[in-house]
Amino acid sequence: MTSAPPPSARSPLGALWRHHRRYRRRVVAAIACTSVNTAMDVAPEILLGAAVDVVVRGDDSFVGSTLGVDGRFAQLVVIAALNALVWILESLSDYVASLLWRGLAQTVEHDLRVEAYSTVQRLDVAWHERTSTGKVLSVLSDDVNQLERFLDVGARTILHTAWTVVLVGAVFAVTSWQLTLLAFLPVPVIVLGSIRFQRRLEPLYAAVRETAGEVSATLATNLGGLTTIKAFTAEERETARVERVSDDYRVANRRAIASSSAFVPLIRMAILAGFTSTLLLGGWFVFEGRLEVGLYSVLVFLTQRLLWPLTDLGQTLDLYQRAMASTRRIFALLDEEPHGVDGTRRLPAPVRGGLELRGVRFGYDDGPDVLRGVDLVVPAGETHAVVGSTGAGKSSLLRLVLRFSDPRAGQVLLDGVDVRDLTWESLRGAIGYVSQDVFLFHGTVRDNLAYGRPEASDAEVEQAARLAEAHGFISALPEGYATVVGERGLTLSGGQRQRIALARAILRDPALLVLDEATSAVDNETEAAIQRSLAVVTASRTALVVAHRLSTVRDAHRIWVLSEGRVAESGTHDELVAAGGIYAQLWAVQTGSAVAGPAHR
Ligand code: TTP
Ligand code: MG
Repeated sequence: MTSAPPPSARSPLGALWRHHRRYRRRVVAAIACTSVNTAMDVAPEILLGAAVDVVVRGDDSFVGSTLGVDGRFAQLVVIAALNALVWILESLSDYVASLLWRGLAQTVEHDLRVEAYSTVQRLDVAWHERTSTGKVLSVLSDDVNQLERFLDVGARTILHTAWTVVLVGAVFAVTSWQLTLLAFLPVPVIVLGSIRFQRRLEPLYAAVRETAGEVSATLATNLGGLTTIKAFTAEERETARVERVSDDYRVANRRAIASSSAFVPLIRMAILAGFTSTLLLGGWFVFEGRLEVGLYSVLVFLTQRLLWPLTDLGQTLDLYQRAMASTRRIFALLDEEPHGVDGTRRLPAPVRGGLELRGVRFGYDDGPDVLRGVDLVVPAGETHAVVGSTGAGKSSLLRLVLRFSDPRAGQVLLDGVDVRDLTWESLRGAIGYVSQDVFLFHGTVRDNLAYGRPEASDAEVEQAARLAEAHGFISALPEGYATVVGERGLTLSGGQRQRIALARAILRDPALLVLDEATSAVDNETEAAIQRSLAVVTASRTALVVAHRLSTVRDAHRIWVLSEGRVAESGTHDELVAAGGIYAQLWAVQTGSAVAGPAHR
């Protein structure tokens, strides 16, 4: 998809055509089928006229004189046979055209959805934090569907109408130029009218899609926060909010519909004018003997055939405008480029997980610096801890290691290589990460455990679960490792989720373990057990651990204390306690010796 040319914002249809090069043959086949179908659609009217001609003129008729068929009845039989053939061809081409267009619509829909999803997935974490899930969802589902609807019926209808105009025009042109002029009088009016309406409708439909995205965003947020809404009895307020955005959507739609509906009466008036003139002037020509009765019937029928589909033009153009507004949004999404692109280098084997931060300065978006020059070294094989008050930037620091963001200045090095030079696979493949808020996928416990290594054996999965102190509670679940958890599944407690996340990271067998408050939600006893397991796990690898509960990091080779975006102190637990700085104070608070004032003694 990176090779796709940037679509021009002016013509989403052109962008679509360029983007789906590989379906051009199918598009051409579909267009050909629709063209044949249109021709077969117009033919019965001509045959009908020929039949009238036979009845009126007998052997002088068109069929009699040109095809040389004798006898009125024989002539009618020929016409009937031709008519039957036309009907069969009409049905057949209609069937094939329908298959082709629908197939195309489904395929394009599928391709765009998958492509848009994979684009969204490639975009950096910062983009996702800025963009609401609901809005992305509305593009991935609503907008893609809207386009499918247009390709399914709209494209066909437009083509059919255009061809009808051309074919009927040809018949008229060879018959009488005066009549051609009159019958086609409404066409320029309709075409110019359509173009003007298109211009007017464009921003209206852009607004419709925008408000639809807003509705989607609000719904997604509210459904995600339903327990909070209930806990604060904010139901009425939230219903009002949904009502507000939904009403905006309705109003935007109403404006668009009002404009597009005004188009239909205009077209009908123009059509009436064309129809009336053909009827009257054509009849006058027949009275004067300048036009055959048969041909007159053909023209009257054809005017009907020509102008009637145009009444639906309003609806079709409506569908078109909606689809184009959606296509713009889809391509705008496809055009998004991730800020941090991955490098090309791979870590030299064996990967050891040695980490170094050099003068790292970092902040979010346009916000102030969160980290203001952090220097930190974790030699390969050691376990280090980062501590500091809440909001000090500990999680941010870990996110830089995984390269969810890039620093504003300075470098993050893994085994001596700048992480920006590494491929995602090499960088993130070397790391086992447990984030502060654990996410479990909808699936079995086993699926969740083996997420980073789907090919792991049952024994390996169980081993990792044991190390994370998770095997016990998993075995007690209704279906053990096969229990379905996550959304629409069994809900696990915070501590249970953390242990699954920890096992998931351990199972990956990474060179570097990065744990962000990985055991904050488990009880002291379980934590002590996990601590013992982790000592085994981290003996052969590097680890960087963030923890509030200092007892968990006591045994770390080195503890880094973050304060005001800098490393304020660092050393072993004993050194830091002896130094009597920030860490010593925190330790005193946690062990109880500092809060106990005289009154408590
Ligand atoms: P964190 O790095 O999340 O702070 P922390 O991990 O040290 O805190 P805690 O112990 O509570 O987990 O955030 C540091 C600052 O960065 C904080 O002021 C909030 C800000 N921030 C953003 O502006 N945008 C973000 O997406 C995040 C994650 C943090
Ligand atoms: Mg944090």
